[in-house]
Amino acid sequence: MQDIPINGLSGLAYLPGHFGREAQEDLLERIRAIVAEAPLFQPVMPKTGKPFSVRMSNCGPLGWVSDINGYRYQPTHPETGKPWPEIPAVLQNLWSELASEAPEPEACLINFYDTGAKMGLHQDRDEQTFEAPVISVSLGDTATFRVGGVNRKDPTQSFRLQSGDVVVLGGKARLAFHGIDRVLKGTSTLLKNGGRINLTLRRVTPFD
Ligand code: MD6
Ligand code: FE
Repeated sequence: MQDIPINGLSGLAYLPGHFGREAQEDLLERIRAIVAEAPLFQPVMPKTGKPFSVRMSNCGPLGWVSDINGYRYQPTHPETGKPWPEIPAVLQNLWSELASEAPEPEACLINFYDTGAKMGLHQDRDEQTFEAPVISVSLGDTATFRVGGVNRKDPTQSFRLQSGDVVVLGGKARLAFHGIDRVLKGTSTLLKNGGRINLTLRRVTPFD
């Protein structure tokens, strides 16, 4: 595992090509089944109501949502009212390998990027605990990922995330600012109509 210290923060790991093509195809099939059950929704920014360019869904006991009232985790889909589908075993296993000190993940956010979608610089801090890392898996088109320090103004570094790559934000990098500048069209054949999926596994509630 490559630990990449950024701004002197340890705990950012980058595992290029962690999932090979066949594993990516299997995972994609699971995600399709989840999205058939829990359709992608378009979140909006709290207060302004401005829509995100990314569409989202979740699996796990809790899902991350954003609407006019704020960001939060909730056990049900905001439109169907149904519980989120289960986190696939392959992702549970990834979590046990890379976050062995933490109990099982409680949420897996599914982000879908169509052409032109991006994600502004942010911290993942809606969880009640920052003890566990956040683990991400990328599928489909390559994206430019930017990551900095714990202050928004800290210098950033960017690198490309390809289909099958895994990123871990743990330790001192758990609260590092990060975002997606752009998705590079036509860089993967995994998704028939192009685009990118990013999965982030999280622990939401405290543990000891
Ligand atoms: C993305 N990723 O790759 C957005 N968060 O589309 C994230 O926001 C992220 O990659 C926490 C940990 C790893 C990540
Ligand atoms: Fe994030």
